[in-house]
Amino acid sequence: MILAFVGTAGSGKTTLTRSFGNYLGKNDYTVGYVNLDTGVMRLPYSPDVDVRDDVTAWDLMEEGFGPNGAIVESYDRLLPKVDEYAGKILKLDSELDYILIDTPGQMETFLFHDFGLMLMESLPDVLTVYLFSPEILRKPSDYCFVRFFGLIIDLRLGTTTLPALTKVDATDLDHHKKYLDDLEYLTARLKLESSTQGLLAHRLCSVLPELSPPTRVLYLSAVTGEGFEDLETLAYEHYCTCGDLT
Ligand SMILES: Nc1nc2c(ncn2[C@@H]2O[C@H](COP(=O)(O)OP(=O)(O)OP(=O)(O)O)[C@@H](O)[C@H]2O)c(=O)[nH]1
Ligand SMILES: [Mg+2]
Repeated sequence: MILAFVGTAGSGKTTLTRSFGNYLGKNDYTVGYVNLDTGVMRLPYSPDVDVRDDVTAWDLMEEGFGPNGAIVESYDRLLPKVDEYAGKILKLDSELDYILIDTPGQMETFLFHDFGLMLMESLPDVLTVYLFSPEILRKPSDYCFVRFFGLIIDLRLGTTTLPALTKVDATDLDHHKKYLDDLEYLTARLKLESSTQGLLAHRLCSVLPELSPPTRVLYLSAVTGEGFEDLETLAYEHYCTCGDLT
């Protein structure tokens, strides 16, 4: 099974890769780790496949690139090797139970660069987990935003995407669940917003049930392990196609 953790900078991809991998290991699964982030200095796990073996963003900065230019250039240089990376990941997948893919800190270099897109196209049935952290959930329209963003990732990568709130050990989880678990409540709440943004969010949330099956939101903590059993169950259901991820 191949799981890819995708999310904005600091959403918890790397920490979750390590701690969910530890959890799987303790449950007697074999786990392979893939690092696709050319900009990360230190990793809390030992990657079996690591793009930094070919290129790192900081080496490119020494060549004179700025921080963003170095990241983009690193994926330009990796692009000719995309089939090689896909081959390495597929080989790992044939040998191990779970492959966990940690994606770049800058999500756009994964979603907007051919390296990320072509790699995902080459891998079978990847389950993408879209991580968002509580800091970005301030107002009702933000909950609508994250639900749609999960769908947009589906659209872009062509994978099945599960939305997951991270760092639930450090937030008022009940408050977030109210908006994320009950789409009708969220839509009704958005109807009360008078701003243009609120109106747009209300319209978008109203069509959400027509656009996608009611995918469950995961609530994860890489610190306490909360939600790991749920993630394991949904990954299993995705691969055996015996569940509907709701
Ligand atoms: N409280 C809490 N903090 C977390 C959790 N997961 C990650 N963090 C913290 O969030 C910060 C970012 O975590 P990372 O795992 O580096 O996030 P990332 O998405 O890999 O970050 P980039 O690769 O730099 O984009 C770190 O300070 C982590 O310790 C969690 O479940 N709970
Ligand atoms: Mg990271």
